[in-house]
Amino acid sequence: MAGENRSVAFKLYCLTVMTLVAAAYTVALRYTRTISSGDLYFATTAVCITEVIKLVLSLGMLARETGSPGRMKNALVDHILCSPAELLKLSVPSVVYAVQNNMAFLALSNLDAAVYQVTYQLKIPCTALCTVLMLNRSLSRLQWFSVFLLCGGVTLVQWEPVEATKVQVEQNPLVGFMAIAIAVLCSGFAGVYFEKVLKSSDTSLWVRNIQMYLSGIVATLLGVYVKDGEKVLDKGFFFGYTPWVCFVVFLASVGGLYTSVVVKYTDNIMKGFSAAAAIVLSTVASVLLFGLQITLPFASGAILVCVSIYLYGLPKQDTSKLSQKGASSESKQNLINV
Ligand code: NCC
Repeated sequence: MAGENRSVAFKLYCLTVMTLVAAAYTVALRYTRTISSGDLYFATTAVCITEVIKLVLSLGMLARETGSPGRMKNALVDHILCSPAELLKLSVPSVVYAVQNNMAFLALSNLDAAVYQVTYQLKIPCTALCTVLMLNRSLSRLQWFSVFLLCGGVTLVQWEPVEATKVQVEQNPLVGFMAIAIAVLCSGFAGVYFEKVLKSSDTSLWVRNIQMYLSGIVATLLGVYVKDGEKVLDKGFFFGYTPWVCFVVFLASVGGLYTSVVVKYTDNIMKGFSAAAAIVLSTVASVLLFGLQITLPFASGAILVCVSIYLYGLPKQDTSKLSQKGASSESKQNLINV
């Protein structure tokens, strides 16, 4: 019982950190692309260096998990050097994530952060669709309804008045919306693909991450070469890096690792639901602690989020009972596995 409580607490902790980091990341990234003064850095290099940092951190976590240099070496030889097929398998989500992460920079260079956050919530139904198609799970009509309800709820919860600060670069909203559309598709597909690979064997999460980040480095380096190659050669890889840019890279790295832990212990749809709940809870905490005022859109959004979570969790009553049984015992297994 104590173990179960600890595992629930651990999951809540990971979900909360992931959500807070994601919120801070969006705002900080937007700031570095539009408001912050000074020379503009190359977004492609920031995406690339994030992959390198995530690789280093994952190696550190693997060292901790294996407990000895010998065992760590064996794990790396078995799963990296002698497993080209596995590396190839993980190169699929890494390329898709490379595209997605670059699209986030493009979108936030052309759209207000609040508009971005709200539109990006379309990834919730997109992820649900990928889960059904790729993991052969079924969702009842009520669960589909709750997915869209959640999407609307998070949109309202995050609703903010249009940015008051003047941006210093020219923006093209059409480019921004197209970048979001691509990012939504990439997020749904890559997230569910990674989950499928991770849960189809007992290979460690950190090994899977290392496999993915290795090809991620190659893919994002290619991005640097194609998009900014000449300018990077001329001005340098770290041109325009301010402490704020380093902070963005730090948040992207930590956020990515927490995302992987969250997907391991829950699933991608749960990630969407829990992130929404964490946004609501963190705002309620701000009200209690700092006297923040609740707005009408927030209050109605919070109610929608709570109702959608309740509806999603209701037992299914249709013919898909059997597959649901499989899915719910799988979720239970995820809960126990922490
Ligand atoms: O869009 P989203 O996630 O699905 O993107 C997943 C991010 O996690 C990284 N990742 C994923 C799996 C894995 N094993 N390792 C990883 O490093 C991917 O590279 C990708 O960056 C969300 O659900 O809203 C979330 O949003 C992102 C981010 O806010 C958006 O993509 C906006 O650009 C969050 N990432 C960060 O905060 C850095 C993520 O935590 C949650």
